[in-house]
Amino acid sequence: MPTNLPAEARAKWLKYLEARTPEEKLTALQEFFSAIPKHKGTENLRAWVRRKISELKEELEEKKLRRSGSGISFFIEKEGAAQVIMLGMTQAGKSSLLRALTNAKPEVSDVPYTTKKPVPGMMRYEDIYFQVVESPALVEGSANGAIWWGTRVLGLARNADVIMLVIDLTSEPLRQAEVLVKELETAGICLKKPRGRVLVRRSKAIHGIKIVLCGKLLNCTVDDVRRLLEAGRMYGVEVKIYGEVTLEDVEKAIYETVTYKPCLIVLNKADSVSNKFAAEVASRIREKLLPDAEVVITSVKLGVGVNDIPRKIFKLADIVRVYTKEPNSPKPSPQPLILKRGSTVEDAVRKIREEFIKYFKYAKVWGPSAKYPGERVGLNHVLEDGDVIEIRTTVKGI
Ligand SMILES: Nc1nc2c(ncn2[C@@H]2O[C@H](COP(=O)(O)OP(=O)(O)OP(=O)(O)O)[C@@H](O)[C@H]2O)c(=O)[nH]1
Ligand SMILES: [Mg+2]
Repeated sequence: MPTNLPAEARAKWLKYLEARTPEEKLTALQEFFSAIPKHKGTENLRAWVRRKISELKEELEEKKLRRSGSGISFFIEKEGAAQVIMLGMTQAGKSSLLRALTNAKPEVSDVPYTTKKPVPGMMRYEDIYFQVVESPALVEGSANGAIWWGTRVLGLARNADVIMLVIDLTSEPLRQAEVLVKELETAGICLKKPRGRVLVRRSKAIHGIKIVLCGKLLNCTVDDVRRLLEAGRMYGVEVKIYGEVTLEDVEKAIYETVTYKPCLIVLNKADSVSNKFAAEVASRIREKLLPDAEVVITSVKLGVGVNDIPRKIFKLADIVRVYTKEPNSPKPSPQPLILKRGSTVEDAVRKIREEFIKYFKYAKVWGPSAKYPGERVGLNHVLEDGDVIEIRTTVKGI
């Protein structure tokens, strides 16, 4: 929240923070929007408010549709280890790819715009599943209402964990990539890996403002970050800073102006172009658009490249699998806990059951993060993919 807002706008902002239902939030936000002065310094904030207003309108519209049981719902409940949203122009081969990767059976056809609503399917990777959702095709101008479903598809993308851009190599592939990246950018979704990361967590359990600096602040101090939060009356908030971060990055994270999503680019229909052309498209995308892009070249028709996708998604999802074991039991549970990379024993315990943390004594770890099998560790120990943990508590039987 820029500190230089007039008192009237600040009062309206507080009303928004106090609003509970989506209806109340929408009214409060609309009032707040009209009270923000228009100048360069409030650009980010106005963009955020505008987007939030349209998200709230869509949320209310969705609710109405679900209640009446009519119309097309774009709401897809998350399942599995992470949600991947497939985006692309029409005819890129999204439905064909979804059929190849998952149990879903969407219609494949050479009629443009065959898929008219989001279709979910489950994709297996070793012992876990990812949810992959095909979305109706995008066009240039989707973020600005060129098609009625454009902002809804982009809303799905905002909520997803990983984005998969499916591009047809036979039809101006670079242009498709450019349009898709631009539409996402307009919707506040950035695919370029930022230098740092700001994680914002809101919870009643947090007293006041908590700032955890795991990286470096480039142009400000921890006190500046605190003042920024105080100015927006943001309490019950934890802000964690990783990598290199500016005050503007913190502001963007707080107001969700821009959100970063890891992205896999699938260049499809490789059977219809030369290998050289496909490789050139991949390198042009990296040069011109996304320097660190993860790219896979596929032909769904011939079944080439498709098998590489689950592993790449696993890498991009940035998660680890941790297996829990009962004390004295020889075998860990077959189903792993799914945690964000960098998670600690504390995160694992809280995920199993929040109140376990009160009774925690120590944990024993086997696997990649353990110095030796069965190492005894505390709550701050960072877990790695494939670890097995045994949690010891002060109370018997839990
Ligand atoms: N040559 C070739 N054709 C493909 C490949 N993958 C899909 N197709 C064809 O491309 C056409 C469109 O495929 P879909 O999977 O329906 O494409 P979509 O992206 O879901 O399209 P919409 O839902 O209509 O936007 C179909 O005729 C497919 O058979 C491929 O790897 N190579
Ligand atoms: Mg389709």
